[in-house]
Amino acid sequence: MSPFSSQFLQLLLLILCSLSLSFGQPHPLDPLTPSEISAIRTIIKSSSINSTSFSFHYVGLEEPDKQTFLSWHSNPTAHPILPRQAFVILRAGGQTHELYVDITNNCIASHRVRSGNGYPTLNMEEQNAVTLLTFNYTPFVESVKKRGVDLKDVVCSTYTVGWNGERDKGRLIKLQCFVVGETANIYMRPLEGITILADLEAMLILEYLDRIVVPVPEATGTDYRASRQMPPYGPRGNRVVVAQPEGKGFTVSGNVVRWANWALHVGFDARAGLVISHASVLNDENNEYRSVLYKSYVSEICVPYMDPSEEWYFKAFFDYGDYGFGPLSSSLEPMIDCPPNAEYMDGYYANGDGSPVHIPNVICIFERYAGDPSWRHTEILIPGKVITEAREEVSLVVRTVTTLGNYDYVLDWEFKTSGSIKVWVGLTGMMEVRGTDYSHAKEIRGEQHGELVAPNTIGVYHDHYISYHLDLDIAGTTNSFVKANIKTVRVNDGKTPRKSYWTTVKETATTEADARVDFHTAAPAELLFVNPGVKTKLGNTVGYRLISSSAAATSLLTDDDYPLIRAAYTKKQLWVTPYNKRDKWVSGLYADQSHGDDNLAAWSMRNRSIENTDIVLWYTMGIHHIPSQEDFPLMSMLSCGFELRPFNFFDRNPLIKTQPFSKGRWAT
Ligand SMILES: *[C@@H]1O[C@H](CO)[C@@H](O)[C@H](O)[C@H]1NC(C)=O
Ligand SMILES: *[C@@H]1O[C@H](CO)[C@@H](O)[C@H](O)[C@H]1NC(C)=O
Ligand SMILES: [Cu+2]
Repeated sequence: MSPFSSQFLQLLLLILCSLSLSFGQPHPLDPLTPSEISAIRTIIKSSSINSTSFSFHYVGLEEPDKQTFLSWHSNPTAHPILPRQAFVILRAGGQTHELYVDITNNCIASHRVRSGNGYPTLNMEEQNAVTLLTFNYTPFVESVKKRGVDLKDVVCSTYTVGWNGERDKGRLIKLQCFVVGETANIYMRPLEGITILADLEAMLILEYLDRIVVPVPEATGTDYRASRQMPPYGPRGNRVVVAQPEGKGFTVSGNVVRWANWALHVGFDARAGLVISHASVLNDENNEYRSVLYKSYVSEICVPYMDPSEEWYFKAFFDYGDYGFGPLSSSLEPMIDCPPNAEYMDGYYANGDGSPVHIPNVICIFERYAGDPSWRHTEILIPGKVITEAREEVSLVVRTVTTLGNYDYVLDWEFKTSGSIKVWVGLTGMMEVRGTDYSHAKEIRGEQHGELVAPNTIGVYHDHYISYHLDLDIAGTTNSFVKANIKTVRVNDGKTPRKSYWTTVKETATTEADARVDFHTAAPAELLFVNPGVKTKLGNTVGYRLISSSAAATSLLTDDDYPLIRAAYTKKQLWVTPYNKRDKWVSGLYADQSHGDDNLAAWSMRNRSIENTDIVLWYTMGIHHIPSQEDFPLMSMLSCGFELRPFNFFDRNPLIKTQPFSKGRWAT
């Protein structure tokens, strides 16, 4: 038993916490600042937990309880100062430690050693250290030589091992390698057949496999850098200029962004990346902001591969849970990742040593205008005139980009004056390919786990599941999920020549079991999130509807297959759970080597009541990726998205009062 978990210590720490001194109050949802991250490190290092084998795996803001926040928000100046708290996950002494650190009062508020399946998010330092082991490992050096490859052209990457029914042997990691040579596109040049299993904490290679020798695919034609391209060149469009001569139409004050009829808080988390909180929209009837979202973020990106062979069977990644957004985020490049009118926000996360790491420009915010109308009409029936009226579609986009190894994801939240929120993902980057003997499609024999995309290169079949945590608070926290089922009605009363029509039959979900939806098997329905206690003037219940994505793949794996057990939530696109501050990660808090006992599907099996209470929508977009030659040597953006659209939230369409910028501002 760990000396740190003693009841006595716990008590002592709590007593120390009450000796409080407090300083100025930032917005309670603001992410941890670099000085707060440093303070957390100091508090922990000077506590009895400090030990030689000691690493940080998560440091994030522990938000105040929702009701506390809402009461602060209703009158910030009159409210007592809310202590700033952090949730921290450490590995020390071969154990996982969970701590709540009270930064305001400079102490550890609680500390426990966790038991249970799964391990915390890897940190960058241990991943770098473990990949370096290979270069002094004689069998590996021999394997590289055997393939005629220069060791200094080799780079290795870490692959989480997942869980495939084996008993727990500690925090393990697999390594596989690539050849750089004449190209920067390492992912198109796998050193296929070599798999190294290592212990992440002992920093030891445990198993070494060199099973197959196939040619390393050629570098020619794979380098994506513009400077490396040779004539004949491809097409180039003419320059398009984005300009806002009157300046930006939004304001950023701290992390609060105000634009048009929207107000929202933009934050950053080491695991989730971009976090949108407390998004509300102005109700033009009474000039009051009405809440739509309490909190939303990408909870997980899960990518299982479909090749059961020794080198590939374990590949079923939980990108956010295994690796985390922080270390894999990209600084956005002005003019490339975001338009010239964008404003940027930085992010911070704690590295393995607990020190703050600065990611400049991790989020960009900009107004988008692409020459599209948000609404238009031409009227020709009124004698003597033709009326054409339209409003430009201008929206506010909040964007971040993550590079999860080979894949890059562009993640957008787009807010519209109509009240809609469009959520968009672009998948790009490089595929993960398998080296093969085949150099022509006609040679392919036997089972197929991918498509030949270049000589000696197979793009392996896989899925992408992007899961969103959407804590909708429609006009308050008390919400219900309503399916407006669309049903055919047969007519045979002789009063109309029609034989049928459709109508809606509304069904309020009472428990979690009613709110697991697979769009492939569900009857057509409008999916509504309503506040039963708030009505429009007309008497309709205010709500938002979910317009589902065309990227609606669900897992085709069998229920007893390990990647499916671990990501059972990928069997449905939609789940609704009662709000629980602790339930943040669809793949579980400890996703690495998880057994599926703490994921969204497991929570939902409790079948709790979800009617007329605070509820959370979990929505997963899915793509089955069957590679083609156009995915080689790079992938053009594949996009998908969904929309949250007001449904009786406004008394009438708010676009009617939107001021067209082409006609100048209206008189006030
Ligand atoms: C924490 O432990 C390390 C290694 O044992 C030691 O060097 C360091 O001084 C300790 N830090 C504090 C604040 O006690
Ligand atoms: C969930 O709970 C409801 C209400 O208690 C019950 O009718 C239903 O059968 C339960 N469903 C499952 C799958 O347990
Ligand atoms: Cu893909």
